[in-house]
Amino acid sequence: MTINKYQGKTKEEAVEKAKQELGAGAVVLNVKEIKPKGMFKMFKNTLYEVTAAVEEKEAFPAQTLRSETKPVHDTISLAADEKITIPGVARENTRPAVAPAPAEQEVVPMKEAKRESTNEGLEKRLENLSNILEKQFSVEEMRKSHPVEPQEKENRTEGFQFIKMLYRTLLENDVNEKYVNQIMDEAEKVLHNGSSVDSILSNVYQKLILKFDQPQTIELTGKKPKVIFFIGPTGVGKTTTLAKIASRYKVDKEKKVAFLTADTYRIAATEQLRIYANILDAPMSIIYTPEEMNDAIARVSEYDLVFVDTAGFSHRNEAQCQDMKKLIDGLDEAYEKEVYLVLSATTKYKDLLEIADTYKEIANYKLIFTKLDETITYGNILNIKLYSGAKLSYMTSGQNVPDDIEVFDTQKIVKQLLGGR
Ligand SMILES: Nc1nc2c(ncn2[C@@H]2O[C@H](COP(=O)(O)OP(=O)(O)OP(=O)(O)O)[C@@H](O)[C@H]2O)c(=O)[nH]1
Ligand SMILES: [Mg+2]
Repeated sequence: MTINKYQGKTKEEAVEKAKQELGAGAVVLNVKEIKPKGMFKMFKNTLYEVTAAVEEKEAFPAQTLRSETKPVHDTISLAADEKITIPGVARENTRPAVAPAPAEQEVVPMKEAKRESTNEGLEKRLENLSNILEKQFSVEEMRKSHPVEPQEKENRTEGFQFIKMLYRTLLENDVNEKYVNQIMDEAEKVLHNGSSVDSILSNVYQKLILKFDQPQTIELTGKKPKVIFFIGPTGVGKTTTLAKIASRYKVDKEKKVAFLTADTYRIAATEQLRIYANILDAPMSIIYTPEEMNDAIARVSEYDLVFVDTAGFSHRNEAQCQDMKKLIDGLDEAYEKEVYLVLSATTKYKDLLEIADTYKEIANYKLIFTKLDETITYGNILNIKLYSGAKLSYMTSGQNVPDDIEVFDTQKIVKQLLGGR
């Protein structure tokens, strides 16, 4: 992993510099606002400092989770000569720990572990993560020029307990066990016997941020109009999310937006979209076929964005899947398109896997997760991101249009997965 810092007048400028140097795969670990200091501070601008990282190699190839048959292992070794036992976790798909724990490493039973995972210390550390990352960064720099000093035994035991706690916290937040093992395995490679709790936390945090990857939202290339499809199961929030995003582009970015709806299954569906179209003073057309879609887009060819709302349907309904594919494939090649698969964070893991697979047959999509306000565990977001290999884009946490939406906030979600609030 390569980690560097970049400064800019805006966050975007700093991120851009990071991408130029580290490549498009660079992800932001932390953003810090640097307020001007000293006598002439009123004449200086606030700067943004972005800590960005890039992973040297892809750790999880897409679409491997369900085909994987290898059992997950029960132990995590922190160093080649020392193993720690991961305690059994009361989950259906989790095997209990089998390896006997060395005397000094007490195995914590599940009930106790739960209490420990809401540990105030961890929450405080997560709140303080920026400082920890700062510290780690300077330690990293120091290590480059200095050999690692042997650390104390006490420190090591604390590190073992802490890594176990992080492991359990990720499982409790519904991160799939296979991924938890991979993340911990990767983290352990760079940790050593005396690794401090802070360095373990920042390492696992960084690994998770890299797994989530940089979110990718609508890209305006200048070619007009860009056509944006919203697809997904019934009732996940496609229409509401479309309205939220369209509103941002129309009101905040002053772009010309138009609406199409291919949702002709429900009588109320067109009315729902029409209300948003009226509020935003955007033209709206109802379309039944790909030809009608292309004609309707031709009528708004000077617009920046055309948002296409589609009918929700069960991914198990073959005929509706085929219709959707025909519609998206039927878009005139002259137009650029982006497809967003809208998924609810409340949907069950196994269903999400099937949905991700079925919609892959329909189009190459980016992911939007909705209803984050209706669940307390976000592990499925990471599971599906890694399983599908698709980019994350937006997340929504409420019914209010246009407020309850934001660009996927990786740092916030990772902190929650690690036990933060
Ligand atoms: N709590 C919560 N509710 C949401 C969120 N996004 C959408 N909803 C609600 O979910 C319900 C369904 O939203 P729609 O936008 O109609 O969903 P849809 O996917 O277009 O539904 P169909 O077109 O019927 O498939 C509405 O009551 C929305 O207000 C969210 O982030 N959080
Ligand atoms: Mg809808």
